[in-house]
Amino acid sequence: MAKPQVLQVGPYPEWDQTALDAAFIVHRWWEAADKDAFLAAVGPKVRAIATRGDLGASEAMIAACPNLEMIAVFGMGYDAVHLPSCKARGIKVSNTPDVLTEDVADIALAMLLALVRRTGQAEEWVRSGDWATKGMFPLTRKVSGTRAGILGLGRIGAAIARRCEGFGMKIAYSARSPKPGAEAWTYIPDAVELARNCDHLFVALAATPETRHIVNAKVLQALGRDGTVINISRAANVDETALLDALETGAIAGAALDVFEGEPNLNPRFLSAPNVLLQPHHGSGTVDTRKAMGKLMRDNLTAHFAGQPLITPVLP
Ligand code: 8YV
Repeated sequence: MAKPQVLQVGPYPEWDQTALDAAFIVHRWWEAADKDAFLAAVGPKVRAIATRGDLGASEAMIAACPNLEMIAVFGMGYDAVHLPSCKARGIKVSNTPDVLTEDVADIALAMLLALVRRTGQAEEWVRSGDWATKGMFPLTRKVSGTRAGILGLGRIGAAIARRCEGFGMKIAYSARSPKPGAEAWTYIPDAVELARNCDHLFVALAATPETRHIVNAKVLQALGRDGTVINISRAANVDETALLDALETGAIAGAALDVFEGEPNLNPRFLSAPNVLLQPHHGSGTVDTRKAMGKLMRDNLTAHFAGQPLITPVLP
């Protein structure tokens, strides 16, 4: 039986590449000099697309694959996959939830602590000799015992909330409806009201057309001069211009960001904005987790080609 033909959108770690090449006939889209000509040539042969959360699969790419049966995403987020095309053609989609939840929640808390306790600047204070010449590092603000607001109480949002509990923080969250098992935390459906009632706003939503710029000028104003924003979800959930204005005017105290519009080419205003911690979209960036993401992505492909249900379906 010939191996299924798969269109691979972007590179994976070497251990995933070896396994993928062993199991499927892989067509490497990102290496093609003329991507349109490449798609025209291989598109008709392709039964599946293997992609990443940050790359997705566009309407044009999906249209160029008339025999496409499924799209497997290496990642939790599938906002870059053109779902309407998939729904219209009955194309299945899978992602890799759960295996990355703890790492992304860990980085969210690390970013909060680094931002508020200024650990990066403190390290610079030591390395530059300022400690010896200028004395103690300037005092910062407490994190423990403050109020956390979780925008989006999915798996990652809930993992962040559990960690915040460990810091003795008061937890409130927004979601479409109150979440079973979250009774200990305060449910505030409106994002502006959530911001008004927290010190640190964690953005942990799946990005959809409805959540675009949900963190806007009104939310930032409600968060206030002592408030911070921590985004480990998608840049599209935040109005970056409003955020930059708020940082530059001091309307909020700071922001810690792992995701950016147009990343890795982020808005240069972030490079000079005060009180912003910049991270290179590495929330799930540990060897263990990326290996688990790769395996789960391949297992979804294998299940599909074996005529079995997807293991982690977005569109079954
Ligand atoms: C991945 C992510 O790093 O899971 C996601 O949605 O954004 C990250 O875990 C990204 O998908 C790139 O591979």
